[in-house]
Amino acid sequence: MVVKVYGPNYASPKRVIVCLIEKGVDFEVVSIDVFKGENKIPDYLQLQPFGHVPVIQDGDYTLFESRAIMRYYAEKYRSQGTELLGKTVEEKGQVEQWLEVEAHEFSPPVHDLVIHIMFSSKLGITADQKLIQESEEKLHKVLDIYEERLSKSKYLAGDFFSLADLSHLPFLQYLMDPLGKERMIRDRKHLSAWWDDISNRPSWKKVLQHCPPPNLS
Ligand SMILES: N[C@@H](CCC(=O)N[C@@H](CS)C(=O)NCC(=O)O)C(=O)O
Repeated sequence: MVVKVYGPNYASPKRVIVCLIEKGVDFEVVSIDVFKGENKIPDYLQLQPFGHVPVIQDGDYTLFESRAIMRYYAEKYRSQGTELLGKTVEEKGQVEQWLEVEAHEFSPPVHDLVIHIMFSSKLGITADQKLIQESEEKLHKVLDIYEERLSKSKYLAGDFFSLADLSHLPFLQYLMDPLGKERMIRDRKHLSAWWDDISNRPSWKKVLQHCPPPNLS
C-alpha cells in the first residue's frame, strides 16, 4: 500500500516527505492548492478537519499533524532506513526535547516571516513590519541557543541525525531562500555547518527536486 501525502509543495508536508524518504517508505503525493482553497472543501476537511496540509492516508489509516506523522513512521519502520528516534531513552528524550523546541520556539517566528515576507502579496495582506522585526529578534535569540548547542554536539539531539534535525529542514530552507535571511545561518559557524550537513542529505535534495515551493505570483 502506497502512502498518500496531501499537500506536497508546502513546508509542513515536506517535513513528512523527507521523513518517508529517509525511512524508505513508498508514497505518492496528492496536490492541494491552499491558495485556491482546496484545503477547505468538505472532502478534504473529512481528512483534516482544521483545513491544513499535510494529511496522510495509509490504506484506511488517516493521520494529520506533520510531526505526529513523522513520529508515526519513524516508529512504525523503526528497523528500516535511517534510525530517527534515538536508541536509548536518554537519546529519545533529547530528540523529543529538540522537536518541541522546533515546534514552539523556532517555527513560530519563521512562520510569521514566511507569511509577512514570502506570502504577503499572494495573500493580499500588508506586510507587518513591526511583526517582521520582532520575529527576527526572537529568531536571533533561538539561533544563538542552537549555535551554543551545536558547538557541543554534531546534531541537535546528540552526535546522531534524528527527527529533531529533519523537522527543521523546510523552514531553514525558506530562511535561506526566498526569505533572504541566509546571514542568520551563515553568521553562526556551527549552525552553518549543521545546515550544510543536513541540507545536503540525498533525502532533502530529492524533496527540493520533486516538490517545488508554491508559486508566489
Ligand atoms: N501543525 C500543523 C501545521 C500545518 C500548517 O500550518 N500547514 C500550512 C502549510 S505549511 C497550511 O496548511 N496552510 C494553509 C492553511 O492553514 O489554510 C502541521 O504541522 O501539520
